[in-house]
Formats: sequence, structure tokens, C-alpha cells
Amino acid sequence: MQKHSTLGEFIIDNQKHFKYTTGELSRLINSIRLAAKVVNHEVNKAGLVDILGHAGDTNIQGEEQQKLDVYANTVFMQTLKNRQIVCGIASEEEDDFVTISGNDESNMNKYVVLIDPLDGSSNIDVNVSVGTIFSVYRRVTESGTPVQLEDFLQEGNKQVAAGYIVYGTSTMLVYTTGHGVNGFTLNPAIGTFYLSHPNMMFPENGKIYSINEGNYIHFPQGVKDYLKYCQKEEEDRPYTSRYIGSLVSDFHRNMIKGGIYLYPTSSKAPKGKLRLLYECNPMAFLAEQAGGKASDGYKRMLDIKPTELHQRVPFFCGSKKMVEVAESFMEQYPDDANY
Ligand code: AHM
Ligand code: MG
Repeated sequence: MQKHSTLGEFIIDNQKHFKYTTGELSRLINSIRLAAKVVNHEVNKAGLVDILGHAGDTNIQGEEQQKLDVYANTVFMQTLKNRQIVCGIASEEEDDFVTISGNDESNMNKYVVLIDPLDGSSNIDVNVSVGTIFSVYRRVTESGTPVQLEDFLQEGNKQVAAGYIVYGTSTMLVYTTGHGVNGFTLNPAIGTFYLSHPNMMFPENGKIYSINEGNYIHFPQGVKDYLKYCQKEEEDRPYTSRYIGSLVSDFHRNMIKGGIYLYPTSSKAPKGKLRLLYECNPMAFLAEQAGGKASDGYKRMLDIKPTELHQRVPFFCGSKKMVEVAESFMEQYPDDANY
């Protein structure tokens, strides 16, 4: 692989990993690439809200300004729908999944996409990074028929592809199709993503822990004990605490520098906050592909059998050794595994 290949070239090159490929997955990733550029353009204008108008205002063309998360949802949904490359989409922004039928005949596409169009959206107003998370599965019901709930409620280990876009200091698209993780940085001047981070890997161990520590009092005892361990003066500790409150950005930093992200259960959020299908599974797939680890504190995230679209789970994810140590603290409190 050339060092400076573009995402477009990389997608075509990557097709050789798949026997009997029809190019459907490549077209799907290409659509996500396109939607990412459109959303990026809008996210970059967010600071101009006082000039361009607030959400709910009507702009000069008579169009109503949308909230950015609603806008991002529309762009990703429409891009995937219009190009007729998937048979169903589920979005964190929508109550139910959407079935996509063909123009003239039944939709024979085999993939469904699950998406969190703009994660960490509470950060938009303060010019802090936000992201998009996506996850792709092969449908399990018969092709040519409308998709069913079971096509979306698959274990994370069935994912065909997953990735995220981080709208940060630079905009990056990072994804995996099960053959490692690669990161592409957008050159905004010409609108092209370049392979900037080939074969991304979590350092095996790290020194960063990311958690909303303001909730400490509500955390299970295993998490409290682990946090005290992180803060103890011993060997390479205390660790550094870093929490953006934007999963994509926290994950991205930890993958590059080495670290652990935790969103545990708490007495306020008894099942955790993050969504299994839209947030945890895609990040878990990426983490494992990058040599990291992801679990609910007790069991492998990718082996959890989903029961509902918007299911929440506790999330422990990052450098392998750090997650293992955190799990060893959780093990002391087996009852907390039943959240
Ligand atoms: P969202 O989907 O409503 O944006 O919530 C998900 C976000 C994550 O990006 C972030 O890690 C977490 O919520 C932060 O939650 P908290 O403010 O409770 O720490
Ligand atoms: Mg989210």
C-alpha cells in the first residue's frame, strides 16, 4: 500500500480481502465517506451560529436551520437511502429501524447499517470535537424481503465493518472491515481523505483513564476501587485523567496514546448510558482489531446478544492490559455483572 493513498483508492484495494465480492461494501463505505464530508462542512460552520442563525430559525433561502444532530442524521440516512446500497438503517436518532425498498423491484442488497450520526452533540456549542459512529452487518433474513428487527439485533462479533468519523482539529475517518484499523485524514482544501494512520494499534498498556468522575459516588464498588488504583502513587501511577465527554474523541486519543475509557453502570444509570448497537459494538470491533479490548466489565462486548435496538450497556474499552486490570477489580463484585 502506498503511503499517501486516498480513501477511494484504499477502498478499491481493500476489496481483494473479500472473495466473490460484488463491491457492495465498497460502495457503502464510499457513501459514508461522502456523507462525512457533507456533515464535516456543516459542523465546521457551527461556530458561526450567531451569524447564520440558530436551530429553528429560518435562513435567507427560507429553509429552517436544523440542529446539527438532526442534520447529520438526515445526511447519513439520505445518502445511504438514495444510493440504494443497503436494505435497512437504524439510527440512534430514530425510534425504529427504516426499511429500504428498491425502485422497481425488491431491494436485493445484503447489508444493514446502524449509525450514531452525531455523538457527543452536547459538545457542539462549545467547539469541542464530535463524531459519527457506524456499524455494518449482513442481513440474516431472506434477501429481497423487507428487513426485520433480527437483522439489526446481531451480536457485535457478526459486524462486517465499523468505524467513526471524528470532526476534530482535523477530520478523520477511521474504519475496519476486520483486517486491521486504518485512519484517513481529510484535506479540506480539496475534499479528499488520505491514509494518514495505517494499521492503527492500541499500545498494549497505557497511562490515561477516561471516565466521568463526577458520578463517582454513584459507581459500583469495583469501579471505585479501580479508580483508586489509577490514582495510587506506585510504579507508573498515578495515571492521567482525560475525559472529553465525546466517546469518539476519547477513544481516538486512547487508541493513539494508550488508555482506557469507562462508562459503567451507576445508581443514576443502572444499565450505563451508552448504546450497545450504535456506540459500544462498533467501538469494540475497532478496539479488538487494533489489539485492544472491550467488555461490559465482565464479559466480551462483542458476544452480548442484543435484545432491543436502543439497549444500553456499561462500557470498558481500551488498551488490553488496562481493561484486564479494570476487569480484575470488577470480578471482586460478581453481583454487579447482573445489571
Ligand atoms: P450522546 O449519544 O447523547 O451524544 O451521548 C453519548 C456521549 C458520549 O460521546 C460520551 O462519552 C458520553 O455521552 C458522555 O456522557 P456524560 O456526559 O454522562 O459523561
Ligand atoms: Mg451517541
